[in-house]
Amino acid sequence: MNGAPPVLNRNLKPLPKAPVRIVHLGLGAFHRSHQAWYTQHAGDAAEWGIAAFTGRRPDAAEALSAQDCLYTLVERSAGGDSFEVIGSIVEAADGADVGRLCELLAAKETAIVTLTITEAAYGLAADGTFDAGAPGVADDLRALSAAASGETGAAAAAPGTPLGRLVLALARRRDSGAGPLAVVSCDNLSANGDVARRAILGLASAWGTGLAEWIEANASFVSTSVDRITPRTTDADIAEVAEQCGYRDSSPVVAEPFRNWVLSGDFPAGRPRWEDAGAVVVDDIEPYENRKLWLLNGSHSILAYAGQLRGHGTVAEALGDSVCRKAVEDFWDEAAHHLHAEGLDIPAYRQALLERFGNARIAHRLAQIAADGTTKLRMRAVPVLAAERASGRNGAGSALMLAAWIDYAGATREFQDPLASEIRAANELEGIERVQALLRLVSADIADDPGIVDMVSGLCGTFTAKTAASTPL
Ligand code: CS2
Repeated sequence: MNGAPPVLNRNLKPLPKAPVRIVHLGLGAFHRSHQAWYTQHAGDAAEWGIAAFTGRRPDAAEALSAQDCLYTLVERSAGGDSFEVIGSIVEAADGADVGRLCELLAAKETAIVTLTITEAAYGLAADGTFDAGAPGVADDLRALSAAASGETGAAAAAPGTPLGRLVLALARRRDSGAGPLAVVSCDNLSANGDVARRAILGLASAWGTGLAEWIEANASFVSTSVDRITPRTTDADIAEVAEQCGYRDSSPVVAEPFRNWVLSGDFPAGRPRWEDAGAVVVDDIEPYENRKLWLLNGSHSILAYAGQLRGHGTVAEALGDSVCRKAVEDFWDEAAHHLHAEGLDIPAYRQALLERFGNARIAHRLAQIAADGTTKLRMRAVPVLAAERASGRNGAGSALMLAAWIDYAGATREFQDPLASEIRAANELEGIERVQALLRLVSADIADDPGIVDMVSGLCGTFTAKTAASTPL
């Protein structure tokens, strides 16, 4: 039609359509730049198709389905862009389509469930325990009970959270006799396999249909450390793909060239040969997890809060500000005291991070990273602070991350957080009481330690005093 470029599809790019053997929850840009890329590059890719269910963005399934689930991965290095069409996702569904999820989990061919549902969606309490009263969980439990008793109509509404839906689908798998499978969390949480296990078993036991025992015996919870910086796609990216590739793609994904995937755990029904694509399988994942969560994600959080307070919009801009960079390097020094395992090569990792963060062609928005602070800081600041204190040091580098978040929480009008209303309530307090109330949302242990509360309180204002951003956040 008047020379308009065609829509991307499998006739245009004849990529094989593998059978569904992986079910993914959380169809977002990161899944598409990371696990889908690794699956496409596994030696046995032709045997492993992904059916991906949306999480926060239900329209993503429709957009992707309209182009045969193909999309372009734009690999953006400091020197330029390269383009690759990814075809390992073979089905994209609305996360609310719980019927389809149950059908797929009941199928013997399905061997793996991968998750990128965000840190906050595991819904555990700050101390890591299952919380039947957490928002969403109680509703899920009502929906699960209704499903078990065969109720129909409004009362039988399907579970609304990804894990609630998964628990229902695991019950269908048990009933169908399709056998064991692996659940693989790809969210930035320490011991994410254990966290997934606790959250899923917590729901299943509270439901109380004997499902928890079946899950214990049949599901393997794999822990992973995942890494690939993947900013949100912009209209300019969509236009660039149309121009450079000669087809229309409504859903390209932009990512840095770097990628890393470390996994630990069993796959009772098999898995793709992801190691052909560079994934690493290890017995002890903790050192890799900590290196990534503390050094990369921790410094991301510092940059997100400190950077925005100082008027920056992206990671590269914030890193170029010597005040923010010093905060990052001080925190790295602290974290490095607790990263000793052989082969971690912390100096090289730090150097690589400076280069990755400094890639100004990747416009990684600080506002995107700032979301869900209460959950993220629990993983990124608290363990380093606790380890520093236990070693007799004060942990000021980690405390500064918390102080930056507290100032950001006071300065911004719109923030996304599972505890947003609690943050608002804490913000009504003043002085040290406010600091303590906000810290309590991250960790009770920290809020109960007067020495830490004092130190964090003293660090508040570091990024706002005299150097405040001219525009409100
Ligand atoms: C970021 C991560 O948004 C965030 O919290 O720190 O998404 C980060 O970009 C990825 O973990 C990189 O692998």
